[in-house]
Amino acid sequence: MSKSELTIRELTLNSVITKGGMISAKGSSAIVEGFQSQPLTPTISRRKEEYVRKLFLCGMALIMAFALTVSGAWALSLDLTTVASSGTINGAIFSTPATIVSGTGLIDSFLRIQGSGTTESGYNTDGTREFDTKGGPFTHSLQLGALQTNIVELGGIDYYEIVLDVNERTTSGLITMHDFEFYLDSSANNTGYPAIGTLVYDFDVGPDGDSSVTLDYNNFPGSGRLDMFALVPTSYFGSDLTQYVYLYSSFGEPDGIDDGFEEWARKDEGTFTPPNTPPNGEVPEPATMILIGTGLLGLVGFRRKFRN
Ligand SMILES: [Ca+2]
Ligand SMILES: [Ca+2]
Ligand SMILES: [Ca+2]
Ligand SMILES: [Ca+2]
Repeated sequence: MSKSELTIRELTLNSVITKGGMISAKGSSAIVEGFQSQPLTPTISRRKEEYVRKLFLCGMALIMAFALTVSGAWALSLDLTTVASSGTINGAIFSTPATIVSGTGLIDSFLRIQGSGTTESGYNTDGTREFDTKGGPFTHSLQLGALQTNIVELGGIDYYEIVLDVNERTTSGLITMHDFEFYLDSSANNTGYPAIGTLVYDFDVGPDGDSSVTLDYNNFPGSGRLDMFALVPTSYFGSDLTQYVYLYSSFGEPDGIDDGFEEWARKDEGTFTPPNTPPNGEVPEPATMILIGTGLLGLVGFRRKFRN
């Protein structure tokens, strides 16, 4: 390769985050772009050529790491089997209560799911129910306007709070949720998943990839006790409050389902999570922002050295 071919016109990476001390490139938002090296000339010094070569190799390594991560299976299995635990998956925050929280008399239940095998799935609609969605008054359409009192602000971000009550046998209390998706549509009667509206949030899509949450029914056994709070950024849902919100979720892989129904609800009025108080004291880690800063500083340092 001749010297003039070594020029790097642009280095573009998509969402680089840190995890367990390792650096991985994944996701889809650009964080480093428009960086240009100095044009090479036939009279470039040997030292400068070496820096350019290192910069080129560094960039190629990052791009390859990114490509490998994107093409490989990435999954986040969130373990919420202890009380007062929490975690973030693709922008949504999931947490378990610190003490018993009763939903009875306080919540609007809008989706009950109860399967007969080891897995179950369903979504709320006023139309024909599919899969393991239970009939009755506790499964119904949900208009975005109804969620407006259920907003929690954490770290400057607004989230809709919904709650989950699971019912399992005490001998097999673990239960895993492996799908959690929201759709929006102007009609309340849609059926024929997944053609039930516009998909606006899917916790299997984003930097954390295919994800799941595992809970333990035995932390709060008994009827009507809430097992999990889910906070989903309001920004995914737009501002048309007449839209109907469809929640599709499924349970059972790898920890199977049994016994009674799983129930999604919202608080009649207000939220269980106090505003401006991160669930169980845990602040979502701004890992992406930290790495953007670190990466840019590194590139700036490289460029400065190159110029010397
Ligand atoms: Ca429960
Ligand atoms: Ca179970
Ligand atoms: Ca999943
Ligand atoms: Ca169950």
